[in-house]
Amino acid sequence: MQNFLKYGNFCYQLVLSIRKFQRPSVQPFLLGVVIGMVVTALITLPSGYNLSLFRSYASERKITSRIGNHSSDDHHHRMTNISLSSQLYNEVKVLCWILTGPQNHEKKAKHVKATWGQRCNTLIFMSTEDDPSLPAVALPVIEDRNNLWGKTKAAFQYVYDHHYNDADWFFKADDDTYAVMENLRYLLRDYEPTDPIYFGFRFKPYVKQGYMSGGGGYVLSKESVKRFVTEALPNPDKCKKENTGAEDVEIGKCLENVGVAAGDSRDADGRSRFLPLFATDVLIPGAMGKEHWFWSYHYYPFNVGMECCSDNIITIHYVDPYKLYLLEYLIYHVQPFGISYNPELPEKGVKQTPVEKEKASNDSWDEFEGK
Ligand SMILES: *[C@@H]1O[C@H](CO)[C@@H](O)[C@H](O)[C@H]1NC(C)=O
Ligand SMILES: *[C@@H]1O[C@H](CO)[C@@H](O)[C@H](O)[C@H]1NC(C)=O
Ligand SMILES: CC(=O)N[C@H]1CO[C@H](CO)[C@@H](O)[C@@H]1O
Repeated sequence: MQNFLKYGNFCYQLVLSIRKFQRPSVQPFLLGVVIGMVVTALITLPSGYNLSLFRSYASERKITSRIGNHSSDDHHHRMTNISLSSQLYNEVKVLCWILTGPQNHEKKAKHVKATWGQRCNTLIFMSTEDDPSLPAVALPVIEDRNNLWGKTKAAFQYVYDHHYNDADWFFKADDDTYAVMENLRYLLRDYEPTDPIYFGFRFKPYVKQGYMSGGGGYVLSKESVKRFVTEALPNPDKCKKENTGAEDVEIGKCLENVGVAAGDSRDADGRSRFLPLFATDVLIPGAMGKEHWFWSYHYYPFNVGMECCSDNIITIHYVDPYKLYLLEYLIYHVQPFGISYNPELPEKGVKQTPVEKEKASNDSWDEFEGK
């Protein structure tokens, strides 16, 4: 890949220099040489490369037309029973707030709204410019990648001031996170909004009890939001006053300092329900090298391959707008005909965390981690 990029860049530079030639007779000749080189490069590369290269270019293109929607009265959707998800929609109210910025309102935020965002009980985009169409809030913070912590503090303050009574749970996600709200409600249903607890993909460094990945999304109970805003934020001993720093680490420290527990969101089989990565990074063994930061960050034992991820997955990170629509289509529309699923709600409060059975581990990185 590296070589190919270098090669591509070389060809590009060559084209630029050709364009500087004024003598028209030389241009076609040199152009022919360049085209020949590009074609050779494409032919000699393994076929997978070309595809992934084109895909990533495509994903950067802006989506301008509406994608549309199927109706619940369509032939297929009439066969779908949504009664339990409707019940949980009303029983477990979740406010979603999406961390974004003015440069991403059109490019990313509106596609979150058009896909999974529609399943939040309340959806708000936190930005530094307002935009009633999303809606996006202009937080009183200077727009800067280094100020994400400042934005996060201001966002929870805003939510506490204006929407505290609209929900029981407050879910933060990025504009490149995909979330399956039904599965979030299914997890949260076993806890009380008055519990001082929060959930997400749990990382182990920096904070004693660990902290939750920002890009994987995290969810605070009503009580946790209250403690964060009224006890932690005003106290510089409990919560970093400056706006800089890693948003997820800083809120992790504040929450620990006001007695909010880092919850275990793994499913009954010990698989992750929140993912700070794109699914294929952990589904495909070896997709991420041993040196990847993830292997020194995960809090619980983590298996690659199909064991990585729960069938009740809640979040996936690094989802560009193209993939938002792909996931939306695969999760909410595609059905292998004849396979039906009959979910049953377990008795409320019986938490679906793993029963600590020792699983045969096929985790190829155990050795690396010294476990
Ligand atoms: C898509 O359809 C669902 C179910 O019919 C509906 O709840 C939702 O509002 C629609 N979304 C959009 C963006 O039209
Ligand atoms: C839909 O699911 C609910 C809950 O599982 C069940 O009680 C109901 O009978 C189902 N409805 C139909 C039409 O199958
Ligand atoms: C290499 C290794 O540990 N393989 C194991 C993977 O998991 C299966 C099923 O649990 C075991 O049978 C293998 O021995």
